[in-house]
Amino acid sequence: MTTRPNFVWGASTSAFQIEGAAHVDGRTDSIWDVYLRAPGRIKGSETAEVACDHYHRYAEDVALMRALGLNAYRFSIAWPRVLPQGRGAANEAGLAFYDRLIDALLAAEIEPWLCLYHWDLPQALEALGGWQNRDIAGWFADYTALVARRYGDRVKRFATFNEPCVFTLFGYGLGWHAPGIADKAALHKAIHHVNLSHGRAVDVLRKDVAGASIGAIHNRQPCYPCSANPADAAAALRLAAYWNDAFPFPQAFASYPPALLDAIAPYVMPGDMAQIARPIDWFGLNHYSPHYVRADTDLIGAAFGPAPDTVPRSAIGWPVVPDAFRDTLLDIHQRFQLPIYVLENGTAANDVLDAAGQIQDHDRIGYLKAYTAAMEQAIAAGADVRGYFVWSLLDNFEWGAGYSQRFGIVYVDHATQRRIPKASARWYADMIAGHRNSHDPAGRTTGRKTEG
Ligand code: IFM
Repeated sequence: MTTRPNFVWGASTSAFQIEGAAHVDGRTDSIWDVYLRAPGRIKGSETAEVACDHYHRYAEDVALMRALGLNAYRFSIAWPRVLPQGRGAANEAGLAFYDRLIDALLAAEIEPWLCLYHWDLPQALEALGGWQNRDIAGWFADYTALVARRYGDRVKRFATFNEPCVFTLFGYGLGWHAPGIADKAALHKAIHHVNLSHGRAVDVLRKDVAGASIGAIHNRQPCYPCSANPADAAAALRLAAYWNDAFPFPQAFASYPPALLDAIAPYVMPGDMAQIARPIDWFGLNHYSPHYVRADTDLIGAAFGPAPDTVPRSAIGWPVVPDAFRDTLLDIHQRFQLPIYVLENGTAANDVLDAAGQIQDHDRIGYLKAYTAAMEQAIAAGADVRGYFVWSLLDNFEWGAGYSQRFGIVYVDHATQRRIPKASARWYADMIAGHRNSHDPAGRTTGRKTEG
């Protein structure tokens, strides 16, 4: 590793996927609780009612992070835990949980990175139209103010949204995720209202948190046509507009990408684009693999197709192409001219306990080595990458796939909640320690500096 001092090494999680305690201490349903209850939505009718029980086991989890030598930890706030109706009266018991978590992280010298929204909209707001209702920009601003004023004395790193392209396209466009809507107008309204909410939240954070360092977390990945057929090439461009550009472009350049302009124009009011494009401090990237795209008759005329047979794949069939990661980092650097933090990268693997009760996840180690090496190449070529967070700390609730896909560097036995660090966790810890020893003799990097 040849990265610079103060590079931030971390791990990411999200509230719905690990907290459990879904109806404890005043938390109400999110759209995902409701979505999963409908028959046939998920194999085995699994729920995230308990998940990793992180709500009760956060202290053990922070101790694990400390043992791994993590500099930082990205988590999200469950909106329905702190504001059970999505707006109005706050829930003190829910707010107090994040006080405990943040204080434990700081005591362990792990910097908290707080994401405001990782897909778990309060159902009470979905009942009012959710992301289709323009009023949500105000509800999100009020929620942000609650979080900023409560935690802004201790938390400086804030992300507004995680992967807005996924929860809008899958949740409102294709109906594959909560709330399960498949409608073109719903998708386009949701995209615009999420962008508006992002801009409103940035203003609130700037006003309410001294020294805030603010970003948004986007997926970006090359969208390659599956074949030489021109229809597939056109489909790849259409998917790229929704997947890669629908959020970073308006947020950075105050305009929608040309391919989406006409569709979204009916929902744009005077002043909206300036409100959306508030300056931020960094670009958060989630990246796993490129997409291979084919033409389809679905809502956006594009579908995820198979990768060519020559492309290596992970245990769950995702293409493994580290060069695409390197190129994506360089592309972001050139287009957006912001410091970059990789806030999700990792892989699911076929993790099984060996005779000694350990997990030798050599596939995952291979993936992480190849992808961190690709990141190094991007840095060497000029990309301003300042941190890397593995997805994920724990085996968690993988949305529609339930508990069947294990992304953690720490194994979770979901029957007993026992945590077992995998071989990849040891590899990651050694890598962080080696980096610290060679580049920061003063010891642990905290990343607590503002950008500069
Ligand atoms: O688990 C998800 C996460 O919630 C968002 N990014 C991709 C991960 C793996 O699918």
